[in-house]
Amino acid sequence: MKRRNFLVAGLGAFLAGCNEIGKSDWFGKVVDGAQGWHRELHRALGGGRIPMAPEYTRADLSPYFRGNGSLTVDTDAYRAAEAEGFANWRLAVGGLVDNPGELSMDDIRALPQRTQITRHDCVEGWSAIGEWTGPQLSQILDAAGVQPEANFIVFRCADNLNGADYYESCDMDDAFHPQTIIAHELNGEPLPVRNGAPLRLRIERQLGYKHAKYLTGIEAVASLDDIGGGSGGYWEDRGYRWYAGI
Ligand SMILES: Nc1nc2c(c(=O)[nH]1)N[C@H]1C(S)=C(S)[C@@H](COP(=O)(O)O)O[C@H]1N2
Ligand SMILES: [Mo]
Repeated sequence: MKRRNFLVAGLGAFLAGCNEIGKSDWFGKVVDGAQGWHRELHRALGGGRIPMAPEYTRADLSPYFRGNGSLTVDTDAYRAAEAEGFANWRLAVGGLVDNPGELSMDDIRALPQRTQITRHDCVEGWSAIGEWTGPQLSQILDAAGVQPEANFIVFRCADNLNGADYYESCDMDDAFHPQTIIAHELNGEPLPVRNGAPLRLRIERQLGYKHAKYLTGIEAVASLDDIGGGSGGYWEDRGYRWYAGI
């Protein structure tokens, strides 16, 4: 409880700051007045344009966004969470951060939201277009205060696939990218179970397997060597490339 309040207090202060500058142009202002990781990222990009994944219109939406990989989480805890509409789901934020803690679904929904219509490309040879809504990961990381030693963000998932916990990771460039969001809605509705309810990553410049579903936690780490099989993700540990940029 104490840990949780520490991060949430940080988010509160952060949001108060956002209100002062106005939420509409929040991202640009944060980048311009950037601190820490944001500033480093901006500098690395030479202050230039951030490459964005294409965004689409509602007319382009796939009529049905199929599920792939795990279609639910086969645990009593998940079934109980589903039965109560995921009201008590928590996202843990930890690792190399100044303010570790956990966020409730209300905390996630209270942050400024980004909605984006993007195309999901799975290596198995199918694509789908969906509208995703949620806070930018960068806001959560800024509130948590990512330490300079951190090089990667690890995403922990509730599901176990053939004996191993699903997980994923990305570099700071993708973690702070404006289109990297913690989505809780698909097409204006709470996420369906097959698509990762109640929280899943959208990391739009990357292939499908990077978009971790059933998120339980995010962790800032210096190295991926000691996590899972050491290759940075469930599928990466089975031979897929870690950098799945499209
Ligand atoms: N936790 C978890 N995340 C996951 C998977 C999974 O099995 N478990 N499958 C991945 C793969 S290969 C794809 S293509 C997408 C599928 O997302 P969808 O079920 O919303 O279509 O989720 C990715 N994220
Ligand atoms: Mo996939």
